[in-house]
Amino acid sequence: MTARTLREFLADPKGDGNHAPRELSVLIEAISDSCRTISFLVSRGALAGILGSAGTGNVQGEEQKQLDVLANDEMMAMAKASGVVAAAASEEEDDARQFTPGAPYLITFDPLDGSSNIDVNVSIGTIFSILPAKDGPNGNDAFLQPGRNQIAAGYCVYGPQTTLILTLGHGVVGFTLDPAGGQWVQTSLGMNIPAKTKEFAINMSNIRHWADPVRKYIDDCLAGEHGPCAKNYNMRWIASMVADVHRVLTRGGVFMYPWDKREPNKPGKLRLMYEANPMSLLVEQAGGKSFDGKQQILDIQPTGLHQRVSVMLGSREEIEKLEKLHAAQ
Ligand code: P6P
Repeated sequence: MTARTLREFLADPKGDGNHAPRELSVLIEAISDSCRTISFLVSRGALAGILGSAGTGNVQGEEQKQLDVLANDEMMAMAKASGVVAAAASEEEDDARQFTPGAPYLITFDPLDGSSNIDVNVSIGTIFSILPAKDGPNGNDAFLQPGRNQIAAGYCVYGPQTTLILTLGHGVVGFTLDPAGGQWVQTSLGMNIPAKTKEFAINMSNIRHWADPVRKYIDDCLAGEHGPCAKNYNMRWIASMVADVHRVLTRGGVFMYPWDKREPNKPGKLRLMYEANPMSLLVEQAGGKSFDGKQQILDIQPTGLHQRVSVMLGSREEIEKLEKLHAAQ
């Protein structure tokens, strides 16, 4: 059987002969077009003189890279032109932008996640989340829906291959961009995270700042085959959430960016609406779990467009260990 293209997948996403909702297909195809464009921009990098700082800052107070700005401009232009997006919110902008009144969807995105890796040629990516729009105006507050409301979510990794990972709520599928013809070819039929793992991803330089349950979990992993876990673990940290989560979705593992004492009033570093929620939907759809130390991330009732959250996600058995450690504290 020849592999399906993204377009052919959208014609029968559940395998029941029914087409995905027309407006959703329009939006997913538009997002895939933008990811193809961003992939091309990223791959040109220094050749196009678009590496380095844009000389501006974003709502997070972070320095923007030129490619951050270019990717954001591309995603916003796509959302507007699609005709099916009522409003779009980005990591790079304070407020949501209003587009097509009465359109069915809201979209949030991190247009280029992993910016610190752009200039050193390490995998980066685009993360997106699709929510139902409200009747009437869709200001910032319209986006404040729990992650379980997401209609679809996904990311694109700009790495050795350009891969688009997507869920419409019926499992997780993957597509690889064929540079020859520009097609998105389905290369993963149904991604499934192994319940067990021997791999964790966390920034170990923060070890002295972690809460006790996180420290205990990592100490137990580091104790290896003679410790409480009775197995030796490996560690990875790419510092691009998209690349680290892609590895977890592909071969299992745990990805953690938990709360720490450096800025105790901040729940965590990562953002709920356009990083943690889309990734948590993908992880749950692939049989994994995702929690913030207190609750499943998809159950969080958002209070702000750019709110941050503690994130621990991945292989079910490992997250359940972390849940027990947090409950016992
Ligand atoms: P640190 C990238 O800037 C990002 O938001 C995530 O993609 C990544 O997981 C994390 O920050 C890396 O943070 O503190 O290790 O540089």
